[in-house]
Amino acid sequence: MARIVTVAAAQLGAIQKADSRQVVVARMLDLMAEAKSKGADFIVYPELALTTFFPRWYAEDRAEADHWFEREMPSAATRPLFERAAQYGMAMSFGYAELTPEGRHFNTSILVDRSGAIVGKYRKVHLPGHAEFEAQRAHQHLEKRYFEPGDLGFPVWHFLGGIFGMCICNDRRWPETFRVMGLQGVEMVTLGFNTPSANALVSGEPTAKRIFHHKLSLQAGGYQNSTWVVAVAKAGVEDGHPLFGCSIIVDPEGEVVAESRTEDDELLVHACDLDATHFGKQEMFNFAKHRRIEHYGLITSRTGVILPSE
Ligand code: ING
Repeated sequence: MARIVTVAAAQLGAIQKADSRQVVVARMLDLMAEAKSKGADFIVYPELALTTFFPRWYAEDRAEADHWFEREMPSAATRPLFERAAQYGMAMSFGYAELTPEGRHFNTSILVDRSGAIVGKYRKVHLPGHAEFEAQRAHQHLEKRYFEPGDLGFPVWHFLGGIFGMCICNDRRWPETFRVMGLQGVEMVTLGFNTPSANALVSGEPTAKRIFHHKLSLQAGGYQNSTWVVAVAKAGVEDGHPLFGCSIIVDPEGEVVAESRTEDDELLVHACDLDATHFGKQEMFNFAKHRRIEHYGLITSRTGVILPSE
């Protein structure tokens, strides 16, 4: 019997520095109502869904950026999301900046079940960009300044009758992300992203090339681990800085089955059959049958490149 999960990818358009969390949550609730009307079981929002993509702004004192972070979850501003989702019986996932009671800063996403309980947390492992102001860049990308690398690894959870995992934005560019979840049997990976339309170091790089790399990473991750992938953008022009859209849903054979058309608030809805992951896991990507881990040692023993001796 098919295990159908109807997923709503809830892309958000631009969030300006001046926009309050309350204004953003109202937009998220509108998308949730649309998802409900279209029969969705699960709604997925972007990375850092509650605020503008603040890592583009340099602050000499890191504590000046703490107002972008949530000290508790649900927070007062997000509680309406949890209450409405539970009222709808809809599961949800969204990303936010997490400031822990111990004072640690993470780029985090959560998995919330149909009752409104947080059942999973992921903290972004692969932080792109840099920690200090770099004048040569057309725009800053200071995730290494404001966040620590995630300390939870790449967990998966029994969720909605299947095996679900999360990652965030730049994680999609590192195949280890998908493979570690694949080795745990993942059937659906969700990720939010905020990806600048322009390359800060290579002026003139076409946005189309950046979107190609974005889709290439997601389609490869889905295909090579026989899993669904739901990728949801924060898009649009934020205080003059463009982020591309291209929210997509990828099936376990790597095909794009749904794609956003705008850079605004936009909902993609697709009925995902988790049983569609079985054939790939049993045949082409039957890891137990085909992988040869005795040859893979460098992947975890070596961080950077060491060239062979001449
Ligand atoms: N954003 C970008 C991403 O990986 C980036 C950063 C863009 C890195 C392009 C390298 C090239 O999609 C986030 N938030 O990770």
